[in-house]
Amino acid sequence: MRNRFLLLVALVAMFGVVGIASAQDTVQVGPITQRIIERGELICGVNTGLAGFAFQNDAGEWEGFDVDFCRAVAAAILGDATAVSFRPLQAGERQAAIQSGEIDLMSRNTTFTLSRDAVWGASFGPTTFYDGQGIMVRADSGIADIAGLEGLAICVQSGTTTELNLADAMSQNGISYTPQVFAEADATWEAFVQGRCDAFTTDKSGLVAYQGSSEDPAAYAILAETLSKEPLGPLSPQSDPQFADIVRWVVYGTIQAEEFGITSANVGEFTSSELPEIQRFLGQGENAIGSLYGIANDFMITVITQVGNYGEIFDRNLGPDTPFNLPRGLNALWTDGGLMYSPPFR
Ligand SMILES: N[C@@H](CCC(=O)N[C@@H](CS)C(=O)NCC(=O)O)C(=O)O
Repeated sequence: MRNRFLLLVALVAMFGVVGIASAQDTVQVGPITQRIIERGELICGVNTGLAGFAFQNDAGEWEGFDVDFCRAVAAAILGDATAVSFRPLQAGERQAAIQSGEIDLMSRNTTFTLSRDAVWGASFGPTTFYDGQGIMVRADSGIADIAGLEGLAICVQSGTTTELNLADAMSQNGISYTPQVFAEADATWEAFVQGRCDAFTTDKSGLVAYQGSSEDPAAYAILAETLSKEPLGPLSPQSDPQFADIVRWVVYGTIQAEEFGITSANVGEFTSSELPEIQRFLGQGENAIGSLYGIANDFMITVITQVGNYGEIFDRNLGPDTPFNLPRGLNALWTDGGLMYSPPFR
């Protein structure tokens, strides 16, 4: 009898929160979320400057696709998308920034790989941008494909998947080349612009960003070949799996909002929707959503109001009204033939 009672107590302890969750339940947040709340801001690691993804505008404010995901997490936890302190990181500084815990979150064109997951001690969130590595040459070089790079010099940044993939792709194709390796992105690009390399390689998103912000975009051409898979997304120290879950559901929430057609302009109309799945998604009524993570139950209303849905974030930073005009491609919703797909908010 006593054993049965103890078993019951243990089961209630294990499943109580899930079994009887309601919007009123208070769930203890994890250590990273706790320190963000105490500090009143999120510390987010970003690129040192990559047009469209993370850069400081003329007013000194951070902007970009990656920056918006930092803002979305701050909106979810603190109710304020501006409560973010940005830490610019070179490629080679990322591992230490995650391992030391000096940042809460990283949203910096970072490829999700097995060794980073394991060795950096990271928790990767959902992919926000499906990318692949490409190669840029001078438009008048006559180089049409990677075979045309035989014997030439290629500028590449160290501490990146780019450097490793380049070596793999060239040896697979039996092409010899001279890597010119730099620790800093700007030095890598400048060396190419000054003609010290015949080609420059990084993620295709990075190539488009550099080309779009160069003095003469028409002087450069991006080869059609794609050398690798580069799924880019946010990551956090694995010391707080519950914070990693918040990051995960904030990203999925932006994708789900686009699928529902909920935008920063119309989210107010959706709060009175009678559709159960919309009520749940927006944390209305008795539905426990954010409260299961110890944050505002209607956190997605704040995220959508202050930052927008995935499509708005993409268009604002990379879409038709920007110098990049990137097609959605793999980054379209699954309903439009892309890979953006959110699990259910239930
Ligand atoms: N996605 C790749 C490449 C990321 C990367 O760091 N790319 C360079 C492109 S040049 C960059 O953004 N550098 C900027 C910097 O280090 O500040 C990775 O995760 O390793």
